Amino acid sequence: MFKKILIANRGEIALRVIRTCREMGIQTVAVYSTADKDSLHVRFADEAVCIGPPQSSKSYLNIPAIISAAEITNADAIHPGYGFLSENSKFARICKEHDIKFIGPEADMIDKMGDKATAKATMKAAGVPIIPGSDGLVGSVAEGKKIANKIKYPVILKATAGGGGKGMRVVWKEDELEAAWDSAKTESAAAFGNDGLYMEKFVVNPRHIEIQIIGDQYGTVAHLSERDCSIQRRHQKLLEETPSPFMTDELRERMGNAAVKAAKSINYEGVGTIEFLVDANRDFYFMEMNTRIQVEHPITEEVINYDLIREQIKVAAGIKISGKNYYPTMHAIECRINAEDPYKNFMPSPGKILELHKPGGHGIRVDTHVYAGYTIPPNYDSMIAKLIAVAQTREEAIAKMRRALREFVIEGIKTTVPFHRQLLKSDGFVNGDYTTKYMDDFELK
Ligand code: MV4
Repeated sequence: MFKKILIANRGEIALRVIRTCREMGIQTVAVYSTADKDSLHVRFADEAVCIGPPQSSKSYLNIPAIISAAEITNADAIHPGYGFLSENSKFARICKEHDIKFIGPEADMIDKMGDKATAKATMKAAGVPIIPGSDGLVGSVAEGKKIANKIKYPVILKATAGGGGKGMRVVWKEDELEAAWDSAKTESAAAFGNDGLYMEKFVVNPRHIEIQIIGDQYGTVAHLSERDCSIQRRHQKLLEETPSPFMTDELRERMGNAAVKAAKSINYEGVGTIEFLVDANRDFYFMEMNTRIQVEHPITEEVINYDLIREQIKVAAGIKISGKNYYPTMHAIECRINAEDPYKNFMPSPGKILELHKPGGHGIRVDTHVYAGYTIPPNYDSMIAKLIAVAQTREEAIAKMRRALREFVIEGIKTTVPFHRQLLKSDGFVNGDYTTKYMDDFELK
């Protein structure tokens, strides 16, 4: 087992990893920017190293500074968390060159799944259902028109280097294709330095349901069931739950098997998530694979009683998994609490937290790095807490979440707490009848 892990991240996920390391008897090293010198991850870790100024590019994305910190402190592994360097293959490669275990899959795997057209071709070869579309990249507008005429409009152009909505355009009819092509290419080139586009049939009104998987270094893979992430706004997830209200035992079996088959076919090592689009007929299609631990991992942990960070560290250290799949016996919901003003288009609202009362009690978990008197820096993601409710049934989990949202007091900044209070009362949510379009028509009162 590792003796000392450096956590190349900040905020709640850095704390989350440090806590499990403590339980496992593993020493921890925090890295921090000057904006984060008063952060809890710095205080909870055994050691802490300042790696640069507030801008992410000069601190949490500063590979030489992070590698130096690991060398100086003698860390034998690096946990990248999510975001930042978690899916950066160059970083994974440099860790390996320095004999430091990157807690995640091999660099080549990150590359293969990071290029969406390659990932899709890989999944198709493995027999996982994919959305009809181009075979790899589309070479020209003319070729795009040919493919679109075959698969029929509406179609969607996607950036192969993308994910999360950037460089994506829906095209409803042929005379819109050229303009969509040009703007998607320009946007992708600017955002990713890669303007490759592929095309798919556009699935109207899908659900976003993802399967958590874990693979060890010996080819064994298991799935840990699903999370429904359909409640999103501008490709930012706001709430996740498991089981999905749309799930059936039969669909879970089909999706779980497909996810395991996919991960096995590529010899996947580590925790990962296979994202699927699910249509109204419960047909599902591979969308993307995430090769990191995700923000929403706690809801899975709560319904299967399983520490995903612990298991992630164990497989990275070469420990075998049993290979058994896990099925939810409880219901969990996560609300992302962001320092944003939901009444002003979710505009970021950094600043000092003057007063804080975190909810608690039976079935409530709050993963956060903030405290009363803490100042949220304007430089990073606006998520300041994850509020997780777990209960025997969906109804009870909703009741618990509503109770916890009433208790939550955060003063000094605007947060998404009032938004969640309303979301959890809305008919579509309460009835479990929602898709990725749900937020488009949601009116905040
Ligand atoms: C789609 C789609 C419909 N049809 N692909 C959005 C982010 C990126 N990961 C893929 N996305 C979508 N791809 C086809 N062929 C609809 C979306 C989509 C979406 C997906 C998941 C969650 C929220 C979404 C919101 C809008 C569009």
